[in-house]
Amino acid sequence: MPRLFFALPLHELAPTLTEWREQRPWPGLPVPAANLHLTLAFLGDADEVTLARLMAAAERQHCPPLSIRLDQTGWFNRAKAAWVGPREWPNELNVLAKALRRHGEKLGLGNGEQGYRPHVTLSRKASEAPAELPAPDLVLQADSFCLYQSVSTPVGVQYEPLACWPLRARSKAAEAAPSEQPV
Ligand code: 2AM
Repeated sequence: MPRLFFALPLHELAPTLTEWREQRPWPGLPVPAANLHLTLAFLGDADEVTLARLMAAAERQHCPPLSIRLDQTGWFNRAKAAWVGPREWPNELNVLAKALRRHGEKLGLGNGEQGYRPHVTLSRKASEAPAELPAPDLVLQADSFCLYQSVSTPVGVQYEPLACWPLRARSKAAEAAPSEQPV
């Protein structure tokens, strides 16, 4: 069964972030550039039927393109993850993350967590927070979101996109029509 999560891909920002991390002291085991992403909703293991339903729900999801400034560093003590993320972010990001989490919950997926703190994990097994550093000041221009599966390989976990959907605002005509998918 694939282990799934929704996330924003970082595209060309990923190597920029790893370069930024390599140029300063940073705790823990670095996450490879190819694995960097901004998680929207963690789903966990799903069978093929559930996966197909999830994709159909994602297909109907609307969200405008997002501009997210990564200007803060942080650390999750429990997960031992050191990250960069936004100090402030557009409410549309909360709405999208919540809607995707709900799609998962309706299919019996997710971990029950309700809070959402957008971040990009730069290292794992970090036993301390990043030292007081000037945070990067990079902007993630997100124009799509993807459903990923985690795959265990001999060289470590890899995150493979199964499908991606464009971020685009609802058209005026669609706004006027009754919504099938309230969030
Ligand atoms: P992270 O962004 O904080 O690292 C794939 O494993 C992604 O799903 C990771 O990026 C991780 O978040 C997130 N994830 C993994 N296990 C999770 C869990 N039990 N609860 C919430 N998110 C999880």
